[in-house]
Amino acid sequence: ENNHHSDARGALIVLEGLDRSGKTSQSGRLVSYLNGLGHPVESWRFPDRDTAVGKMISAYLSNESQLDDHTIHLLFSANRWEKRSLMEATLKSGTSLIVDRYSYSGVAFSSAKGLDIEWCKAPEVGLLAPDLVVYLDIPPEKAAERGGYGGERYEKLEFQKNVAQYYKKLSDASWKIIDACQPMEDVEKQLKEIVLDCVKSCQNGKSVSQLWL
Ligand code: DGP
Ligand code: NA
Ligand code: NA
Repeated sequence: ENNHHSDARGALIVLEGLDRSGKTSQSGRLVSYLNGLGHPVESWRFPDRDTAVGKMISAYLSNESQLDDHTIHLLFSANRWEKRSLMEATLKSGTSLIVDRYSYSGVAFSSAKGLDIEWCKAPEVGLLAPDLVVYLDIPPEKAAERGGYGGERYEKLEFQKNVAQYYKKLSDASWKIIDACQPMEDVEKQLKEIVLDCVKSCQNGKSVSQLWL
């Protein structure tokens, strides 16, 4: 049932949503679920704070450094570019990726500061396009109530409201939207179904496409 034939490739699945929407815990659960079914899968996240660029991003987010809005935007994008070839090789080897945030965060967060949305999209062009984007939808007020924010730069209600507006502009028919106010188990159940369908549909070896060309 889940045997791969020779040209099977992994699925690129992205979880998006406001801070505290539950992406990180759901991605852990998805990985265990898919592994349990015998589907090779890895959990990734952006920003990847372990690289040299990622350390600059991390310092910015924790307010240890100040950077021009355009500069930090390009660093977030560079952080995705530096993982692109490994991402492609991993998918081609048949391993699926559950990715916590991607280019949509890049555009939504920077546009929310007032940068031009097309300017924000430009450096993302040519990155691998996800097979599936799942948006965990939660009103900013509800997210803010969830055990409080951690105190990083963007974790403020007024700013998250702006981010939510830009996510809405970016969403298209290919996005699956899950109501993240439901009990965690219900969110998990819906996610598992959508994600498993996607993993199976990528096993026919259809090629990976690119973002926003
Ligand atoms: P996280 O590690 O998922 O909590 O993300 C850290 C914060 O950075 C979070 O508030 C979302 C924001 N963020 C993630 N990706 C990007 C991006 O590409 N550009 C900008 N400006 N912000 C981002
Ligand atoms: Na965060
Ligand atoms: Na997160």
